[in-house]
Amino acid sequence: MTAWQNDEASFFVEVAKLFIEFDCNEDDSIDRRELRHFLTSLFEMFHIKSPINDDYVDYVFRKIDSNNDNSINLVEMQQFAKIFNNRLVDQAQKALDKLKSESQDDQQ
Ligand SMILES: [Ca+2]
Ligand SMILES: [Ca+2]
Repeated sequence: MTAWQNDEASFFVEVAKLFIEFDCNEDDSIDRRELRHFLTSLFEMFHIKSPINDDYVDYVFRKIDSNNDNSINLVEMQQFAKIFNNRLVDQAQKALDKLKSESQDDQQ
């Protein structure tokens, strides 16, 4: 269990800090260039070794930009980060469950 799971408010605060950090031109929105930096850091944080190319950045950008105004605001980023975080937690939990059931099989 991470602190993020226990406290949604502090998770959103962390995302807001990242948002401010990566909003280099301080226009309260994230453009594709800024998103690339954001994704690079996010992937490093979660030890994800996928390559980040222009197509991927564009794909993620359109996914996060839920109102299709061609910019990412803080709320959109927080919603995306929440889904992203939940999915990672699910995957980690499934992997743990798999390990547990395999070790139980060994004992039988
Ligand atoms: Ca910006
Ligand atoms: Ca938007």
